[in-house]
Formats: sequence, structure tokens, C-alpha cells
Amino acid sequence: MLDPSTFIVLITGATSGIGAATARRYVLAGARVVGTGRRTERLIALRDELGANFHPLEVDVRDRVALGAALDKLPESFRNINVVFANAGLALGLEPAHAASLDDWEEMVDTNIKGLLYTVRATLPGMVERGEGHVVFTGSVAGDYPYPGGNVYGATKAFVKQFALNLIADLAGTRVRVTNIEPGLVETEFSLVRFHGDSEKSGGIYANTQPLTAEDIAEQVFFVTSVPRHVNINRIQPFATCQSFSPFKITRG
Ligand code: NDP
Ligand code: 8X3
Repeated sequence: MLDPSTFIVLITGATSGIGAATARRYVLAGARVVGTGRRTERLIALRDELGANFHPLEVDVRDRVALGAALDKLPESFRNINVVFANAGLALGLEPAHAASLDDWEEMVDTNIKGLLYTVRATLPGMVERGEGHVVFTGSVAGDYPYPGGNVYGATKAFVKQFALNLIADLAGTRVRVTNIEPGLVETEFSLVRFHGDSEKSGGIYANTQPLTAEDIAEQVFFVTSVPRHVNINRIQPFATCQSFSPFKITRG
């Protein structure tokens, strides 16, 4: 397994959920982590908790200019990023397509697709030049399986899945690895965000279940990046044991 103290990790969406848990996992293992998000106070709290090996970077991934500038200004000891965890993302709404909000759709596309692309494009050349690196995405089961109301969210994650595979094709011979992690139900602030802050609705999603935790996913991110350099795990799809599939819905009459 690789020595985690050699990792300089960029995590987008480190202010909450999977990103925050992953930042903790890496720093506690001895890595240096640049953690991004829009909520500065949360980044500062993480810095207070994790110490100098965590570098907070307040930036909105939808702003490609600001993202590029912020990464260019990183202190020397955080500059040579060799693990990029492009994780920032969100679902907004669960309405059917004919009733969904176009603003919600645009924000998901801008964050989950374009923000992820900006993150990759800003960091990939350095990793290719240095001849090592790893790009990890937070995809989703929603990129594989349709469900009512998953319309644009699922489509953004299908984009991420295919982009990951195409990156693997482009990066052949560069020693830069790519993994798409595609979780099922994970209890984070995800549903609270999806339902625009309605905690009753979001609580209902996890009621009487044992969902995956953010720490479960963090462990898997850490694992896929720690395996020896000749191993590339293309995809991994962790489900909660309580989660499964439904039969096809057939409208009769
Ligand atoms: P959280 O809502 O807890 O975390 C989302 C993170 O994304 C926050 O840190 C948030 O930071 C960040 N983020 C959102 N929009 C932006 C933006 N425009 N710029 C910068 N950061 C942004 O949810 P999760 O931890 O669950 O979500 C992380 C990823 O996991 C997402 O891509 C999600 O789609 C995916 N996922 C989640 C699953 C689940 O069931 N929870 C299952 C499968 C995939 P801030 O608001 O401070 O900017
Ligand atoms: C999050 C999982 O099933 O809510 O990506 O879309 S789901």
C-alpha cells in the first residue's frame, strides 16, 4: 500500500458529509489535504480540528476562474496535488421532469458536471507532468439506475461515470489513475439540500434504515488511492445492505 504521508489531496466539498469525512481520514493518516467549499466557517472549524495539514480553500466550484486562481495560489507544501477527490455536488428537488425547477436543473449541471470538469482540468496537467496522480469522483448509483424524480441529478452522475471511463482512456501510459465511487444511500446533508432545507422530508429518507455513513465512503476513497500504483480500481459501487432494487413499474389499462 502507498505511504499516505506522500499524499497531497484536493477535496472539493469538504465542508460536510463525504468530503469532510474524507478530509479527516487522510489527515489522520498523515496526508496533507486542501479542502474546499463555500462555507468558510466550516472550513475554519476543520482547520482548527485537523491542524496545519489541512488547508482551507473557500471557493465555489462553479467559478472556474476563481477555482483556477485559488489553486495557483496554494502554498508550496500543498501545491503538488497528487490525489484529486472531485466530490462537491448536490441533488435539488425530486419532482418529475415536467414539474421540476429549471434553476435546480441548472445548478446541478453547473456543480456536478461543470464544477467537476473545472476541478479536473485545473489539476490534471500537473499530475501528468509529474507522472503520478489519482482522480477520484463521487458518482452515484443514480448514474446507473433511474428512479422517479432522479431525472437531471441521475443524468449528471451518468456523465461523471462516462467521463471517468474516458479519462482512463486518455490517461493511458501517464500513471495517473481514475476511480468513480458510486454510492447508494449515505446519510449526510445531501437530502436536506435536496429538499431545500426541509428537515422533516429529509429525515424521512433515512428513517428506520441503516444507511451508509460518510465515514464508510471516506474509507473507500482512502483505500482506492492507497493500493499499489499498478492497480487501478475503475469503479466501486457501495450500497447500504438495507438498499436493493425494485421491480419495473408497469402502467396497466
Ligand atoms: P453534503 O450536502 O453533506 O455535502 C456536499 C458538499 O458539496 C458540501 O461540502 C458542499 O459545500 C459542496 N458543494 C455543493 N455545491 C458546491 C459548490 N457550488 N461549490 C463548492 N462546493 C459545493 O452531501 P454528500 O456529502 O452526501 O455529497 C457529496 C457528494 O456525494 C455529492 O457529489 C453527491 O452527489 C454524492 N453522493 C451522495 C450520496 C448520498 O446519499 N449522500 C450518494 C451518492 C453520491 P458548501 O455547501 O459549503 O459549498
Ligand atoms: C445519491 C443517491 O439514490 O439519492 O446519489 O440518488 S440517490
